[in-house]
Amino acid sequence: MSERFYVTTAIFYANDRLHIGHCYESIIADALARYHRARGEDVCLLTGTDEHGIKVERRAAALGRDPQGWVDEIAAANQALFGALRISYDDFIRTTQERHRQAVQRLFTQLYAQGDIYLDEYEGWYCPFEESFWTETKALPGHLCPECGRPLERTRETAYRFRLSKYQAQIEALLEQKDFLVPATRRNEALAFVRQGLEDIAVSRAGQQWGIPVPFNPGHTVYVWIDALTNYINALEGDRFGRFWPADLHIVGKDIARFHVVIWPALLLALGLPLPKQVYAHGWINLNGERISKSRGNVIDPDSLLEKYGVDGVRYYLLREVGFGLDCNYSEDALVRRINTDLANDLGNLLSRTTQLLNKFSGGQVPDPGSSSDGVLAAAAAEALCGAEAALTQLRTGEALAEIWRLVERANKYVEEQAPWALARAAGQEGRLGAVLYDLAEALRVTAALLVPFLVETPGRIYGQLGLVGAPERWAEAEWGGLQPGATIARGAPLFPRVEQAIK
Ligand code: ME8
Repeated sequence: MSERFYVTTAIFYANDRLHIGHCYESIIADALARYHRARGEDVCLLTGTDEHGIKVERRAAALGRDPQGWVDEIAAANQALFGALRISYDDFIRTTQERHRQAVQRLFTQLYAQGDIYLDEYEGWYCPFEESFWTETKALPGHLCPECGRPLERTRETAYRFRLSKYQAQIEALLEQKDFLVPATRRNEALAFVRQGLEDIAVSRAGQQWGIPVPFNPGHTVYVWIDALTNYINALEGDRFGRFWPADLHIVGKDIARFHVVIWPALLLALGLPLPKQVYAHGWINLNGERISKSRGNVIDPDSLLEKYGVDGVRYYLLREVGFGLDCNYSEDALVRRINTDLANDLGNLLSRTTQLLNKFSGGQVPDPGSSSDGVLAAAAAEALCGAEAALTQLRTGEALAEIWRLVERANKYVEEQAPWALARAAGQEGRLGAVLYDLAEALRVTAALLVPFLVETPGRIYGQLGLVGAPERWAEAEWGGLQPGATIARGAPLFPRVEQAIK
C-alpha cells in the first residue's frame, strides 16, 4: 500500500473575501500536496470556509444581507480564487453544510454525555473581536483583550464548558515532542502558555442566532472552536476517515496555532481519537510592517496580482520569498524582482539559450550524449533533487526552490564555461558538443520535474519546448537521464517575459 498524506489549511472566515495572506497559506498546502502526489502517495488536501459566528453575522447584517446568502457568495468566491491559484484541494468543507452540522451536534452530545462538557454559570470578559472569553486573571489591566488589546465586555451567562484543564498533562507532553509544532519558536510560546495552567473553555453561547444549535438545549449555539476545529474530521466522511485520519499536517497561521495544539488535541483526546502528527504555524504576510487583514483594511487583492503576473509568478514569489515560519513584508517590487531575476533571467534564459543552441548545432534535436559527458550537470541535478527533498520534508518551500535554482545557475554557468559555439568550430569536438547540449537539455528537464510541486504551468511549458509530450507528473522524473536522444525541440515563446516596471 502506498503512503498517504492528509494536509489541511485553516478554514477561512466567511466575513470577507480572501487576501494575499490567505493565499499564501493555501499555496504552501498545495505545494506540499502536489509534492506528495508526485511521489505517488494517496493525498487529501482539505480547505474550506468557517461560516458561523458573530463576525460573519455582523458583516452580513452591515451589508443588509441574510447570512446564508452572504456565506454562499463568499464560499463561491473563495473556490473561484483557489481555482485561479490552482489550489488542488480534494475537498472544500463549509461549516454550514449538513455533513458538518450533524457531526458537530453528534460530537457535542458525546462530549456532554461523557462529562467532558458541562453547563456552567460563566462570568467573565468577552472580546467580540476575537470571539473569546477571558477570566478576570487573564484579562489585561483595564480589561483589555490579551490577544488584540481591544476593550473587553463584561458578560455573565450560562454556557457549556469543555474540561480543557483535565488534559493539561497530556497537552504538555505533546508539546514537549520536538516536531509536533514547528517552528520551535512557536512551540516554546505554546509550551509556556500551557505551563501557566489550562482553564476550562466556553464552547457555547446563549442567544446567538447564526450557528449550530446545541442539540439538547437549542437556546445555546455551539461556538467557535468545537464548530471550527472539528471540520478536519467532519470532512472525512465514510471510508475516508479510516484512510486519512490522523492528519499528517495542519497548516495554520501563528495567530491560531495555539488553538490547534491545545484545544484541538484535547478535544480529540476526549473523543478517543488519534492526534494529528504535526502543526505548522506559518508567519504573516505584512504590509508596511502590519499584518495584512480584512479588519485592518490593508488587503492586497490576489485577482489583480494574478492578472498582472500570472499564477506561476505569484506562486513562485510567495513560496520562495517567505522564510519558514517567518513574517514577510509584502512588496510588489520584490515580486517583480523575483519574476525578472529568477524566472525571466535565470530559468527563462537557460531554456531560451539551450533551445537556440540545439536548433543551431544539433538540427533541432536532442543529441546522443555518447560517453563524453563530464558529469557536472548530472551531479548538480542529483544535489538539487536531494536538497529539494530534504527541504520539503521540513516544509521549507523557499529552501527547496533555492536548491533547484542552484542547478539552474550551475547550468547557465556551464553554457559559458563550455562555449558550445566554440566546440562547434573546433575539430574533433562533436562528441563533447553533443554531450554538453544533451546535459543542458536534461538539466532543464530535471528542473521542470522538480518544479512540479511549486509551479503549475511552467513545468509543462519546459517539457513542450524540449519536445516532450505532456507535463511532468512524478517526482521520480527528476532523476537524471530521462531525456531520449532524437526528441525534436519546439522552441517557443519566452517562459517569463520581463516585467517592465519602474522599481522603486
Ligand atoms: O482564523 N498572512 O480564519 P481567518 C498570513 N476561521 N496568513 C494569514 C494572514 C496574513 N496576513 N491573515 C490571515 C480563522 N492568515 C478561523 C480559523 S481553523 C479551524 C479556524 C491566515 O480567515 C490565518 O493565520 O481569520 C489563518 O491560518 C487563516 O489565514 C484563516 O484566517
